[in-house]
Amino acid sequence: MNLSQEHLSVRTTCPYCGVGCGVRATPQGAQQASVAGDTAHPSNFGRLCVKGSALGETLGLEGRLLHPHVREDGVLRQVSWDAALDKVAAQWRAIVAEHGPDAVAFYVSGQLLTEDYYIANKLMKGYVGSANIDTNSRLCMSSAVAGHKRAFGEDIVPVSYDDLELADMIVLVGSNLAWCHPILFQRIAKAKEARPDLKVVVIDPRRTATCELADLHLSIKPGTDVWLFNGLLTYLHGIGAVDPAFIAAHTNGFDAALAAASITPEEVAQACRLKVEDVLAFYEAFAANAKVITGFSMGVNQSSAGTDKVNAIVNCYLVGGRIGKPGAGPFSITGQPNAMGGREVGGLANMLAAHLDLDNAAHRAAVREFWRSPTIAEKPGLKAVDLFQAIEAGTVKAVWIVATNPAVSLPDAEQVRRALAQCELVVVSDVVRDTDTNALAHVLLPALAWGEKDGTVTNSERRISRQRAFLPAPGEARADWRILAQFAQRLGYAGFDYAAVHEIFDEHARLSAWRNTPEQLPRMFDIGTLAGLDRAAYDALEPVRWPLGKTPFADGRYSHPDGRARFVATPPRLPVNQAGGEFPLVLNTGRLRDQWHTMTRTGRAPKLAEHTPEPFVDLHPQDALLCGVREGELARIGSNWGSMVARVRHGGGIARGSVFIPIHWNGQTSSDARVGALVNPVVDPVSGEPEFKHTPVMVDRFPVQWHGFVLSRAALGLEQVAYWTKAQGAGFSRYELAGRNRIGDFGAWARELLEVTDDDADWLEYSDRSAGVYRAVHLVDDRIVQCVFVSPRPDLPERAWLASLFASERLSDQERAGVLAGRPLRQGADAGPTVCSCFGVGRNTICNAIRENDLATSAQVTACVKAGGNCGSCVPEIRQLIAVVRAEAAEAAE
Ligand SMILES: Nc1nc2c(c(=O)[nH]1)N[C@H]1C(S)=C(S)[C@@H](COP(=O)(O)OP(=O)(O)OC[C@H]3O[C@@H](n4cnc5c(=O)[nH]c(N)nc54)[C@H](O)[C@@H]3O)O[C@H]1N2
Ligand SMILES: Nc1nc2c(c(=O)[nH]1)N[C@H]1C(S)=C(S)[C@@H](COP(=O)(O)OP(=O)(O)OC[C@H]3O[C@@H](n4cnc5c(=O)[nH]c(N)nc54)[C@H](O)[C@@H]3O)O[C@H]1N2
Ligand code: SF4
Ligand SMILES: [Mo]
Repeated sequence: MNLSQEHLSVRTTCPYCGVGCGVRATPQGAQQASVAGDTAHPSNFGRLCVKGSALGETLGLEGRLLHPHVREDGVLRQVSWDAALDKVAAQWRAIVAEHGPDAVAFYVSGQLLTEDYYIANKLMKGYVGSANIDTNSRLCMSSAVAGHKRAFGEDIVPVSYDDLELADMIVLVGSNLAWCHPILFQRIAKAKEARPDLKVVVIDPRRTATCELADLHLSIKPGTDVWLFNGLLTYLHGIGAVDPAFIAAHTNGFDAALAAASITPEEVAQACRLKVEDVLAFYEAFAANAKVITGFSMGVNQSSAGTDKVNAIVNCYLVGGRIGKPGAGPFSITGQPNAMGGREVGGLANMLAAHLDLDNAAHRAAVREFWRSPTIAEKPGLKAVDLFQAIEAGTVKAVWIVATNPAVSLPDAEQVRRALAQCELVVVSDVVRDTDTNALAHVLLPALAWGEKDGTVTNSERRISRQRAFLPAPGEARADWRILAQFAQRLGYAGFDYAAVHEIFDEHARLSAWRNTPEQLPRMFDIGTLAGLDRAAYDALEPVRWPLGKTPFADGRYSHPDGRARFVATPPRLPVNQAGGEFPLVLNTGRLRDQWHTMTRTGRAPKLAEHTPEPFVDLHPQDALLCGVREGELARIGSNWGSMVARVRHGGGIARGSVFIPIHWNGQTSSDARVGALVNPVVDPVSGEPEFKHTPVMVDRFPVQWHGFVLSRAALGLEQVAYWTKAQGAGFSRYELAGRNRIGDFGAWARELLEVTDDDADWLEYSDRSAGVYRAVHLVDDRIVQCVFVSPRPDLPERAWLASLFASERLSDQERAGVLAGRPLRQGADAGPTVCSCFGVGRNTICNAIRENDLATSAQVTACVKAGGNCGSCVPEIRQLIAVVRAEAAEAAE
């Protein structure tokens, strides 16, 4: 970046994960910008992971929702803002008048900015008078919230990022940090490089990329974490690694918790399907190191015992008084960019605002007085899963969904579709036009996207950072808070006439300080010193961590009325649904390195699509054998709730008895790969968080007659094809296909599929009817516009080389011949599937470099072929390739 660009660049925050990295964005023409890490931001000090680095590729207006729409007779029509909001207000008012305030609901998101979230919550709880506002954080952080509230009396994360560098041991439980919080992972990797003694333990049923850094990997039996941590508590007590003075002065409930936890290491090993040596190694290290951080994420929270898992972990800290000290503590790692901000404003259906409680009359009165609102919700609202059941049952008649895609991301996603299909009024505010949820909306409202909107987010370490606009508002899109405030005004509510977003932040900051004294309503969340910022001061706000100038719990005071923390008794219990019978395998679902949730934004970046262009089911080779499926072929995966189709894969470190499927694919990107349709809707009894990691399933062959793929500059209509998935390439779309009907006339079939109507089109083809192999290329002025490949088996040519041809203005004769031969005729032209997304370096290139230059470290690979030199997200994968290639070489040498 040169000086003049630096001058134009805007400092903002990444819109993806809870690490909350600082980004410098430099606008480049209309709706484009280049991005780089913000060296001054204390979360990332200038680094960005692969998703953050690719933000520039996600900004264009293609596919954006730019105008309000209303569905009439099944057809979406563009309307004015007034018409859209009048319609929503009229129907909303009528439903509330007839059925009461609990007949309407909001379903919002940890991807909203704090100010948007604040307004939605205030509108619903203080004005409509119902707490029927829940958020996708229910699916994500609610077990951690509930665990914190039980233990500490307040939802406080007692660890900061700096603690990671101070720790002597880091335990990661149910967290694939390498892929899901890459910059935190890199901070740990760097710390371990400097101090190889820093011990890393990973507790995950899968051998994930995160295990690359692990000294010890406990491949735990899914759902059994409570046994493991109960065993740790028992062990610590048994060897006297306890702090009796701390327990006596600052806690309650120790004896009951200890009694409920009682278990020997041998019993733990059996319950968790681990080696007793490994269990003991973990326990001994935990006892021996004072400074231990236990980072946990969805493998803990998303469980029917999620809240107990959290408390079982916290118990092990309370027993040694190891909270509020540098380099130690239980560390709930947040998923979404503003999961924390949502908790500050009380966005969950059982919370109020500013860490005040809905079930406390004094708290309700205080908030109502502060808001000067006509009413205040008296009882908790419906939690996400219950909310959609109430919609299907017809008790909730209107729902407004903001910044989340529940038709994909909720468990039993078919139920969500059914519910929305029969709901009287479904309003969706989103930034893109086509999503599975939008398809069921009556009213679609265009929201401003990242780069266009202004506000704040709070990251995993409670650090508030500004998201700043650096692009103009496109079309008629409006900020989420403004849409909601304008709606509130239409309903006749005072208290929503904000001129600008800093006024909302000011109100939020003041509410956090409202009656926040030891005598009145004390809570640790207090950002009162940030109240009163005018627009300029708000715009200049530097990242700031609360509680300001304090370390949570350093003084041994907790937020329960008696100032003490609570041990919580956590008798272990198995997941509600066990594998067996018709459904012998356990479905585990989670994330991939280069995609974000339902792909509405990351799916647009060619750079991000290459790493994993197709949905897959990963299972152990022996389970595959038992199910009769083979690697590379298609399988149908079914549960009691639904089914889907995906490509069979091995190599994801899956233990026997489990399968893993990524969460990202949906109706926009695949014919049938929405894993939410399979997931059981069982929830944790305390938090209401669904059991996303544990659904009994069966896996079976998905028989097809042919496999194929298409690369095409124009989009295809694929109604006739049994299996398809779509990924964005650079200048083309990539479709993987498979069909159940035998193809008669390949040429006619291909022309119809690719919509080639011109008889004189430059159309080259190769056909081997008896082998069932067909290849065709469509050129215009020597430039490739489409190609299609078909084979009876999934043994199709590598896509990477063909994809590279779309960048050239004309194909050479050698390339034309190569396309029809199904392989490059020039040696070394096929780079293989992408490993390093930042520099577009393929697997073949990396493996050749390792082989030819005898490379032994990822740094050497970077020096040689650049891979891994930018964001570092692919370094774990490069290390794996080094191991594989070197093992092959050693074998060959023998
Ligand atoms: N690339 C990428 N990064 C993301 C996101 C994304 O979509 N893409 N989303 C963000 C969001 S919102 C979130 S919530 C986070 C999630 O971040 P993570 O929680 O790290 O990610 P997941 O892949 O959902 O699951 C974590 C791990 O839990 C393991 N697990 C499953 N069952 C059990 C169990 O019973 N016990 C234990 N100990 N482990 C188990 C899984 O095998 C998996 O490896 O990621 C954030 N970051
Ligand atoms: N099977 C399974 N399911 C899961 C999980 C799992 O591990 N397994 N994890 C769960 C978890 S932890 C999470 S967090 C959820 C995530 O699930 P979702 O929240 O449903 O996923 P996203 O794709 O992030 O949806 C965000 C939507 O908001 C839109 N959007 C983006 N920015 C804005 C904005 O500024 N304003 C508005 N109005 N809209 C915007 C996007 O286009 C997109 O449609 O998935 C949950 N579902
Ligand atoms: S780690 Fe990556 S996705 Fe997360 S905030 Fe940083 S750049 Fe964004
Ligand atoms: Mo999440």
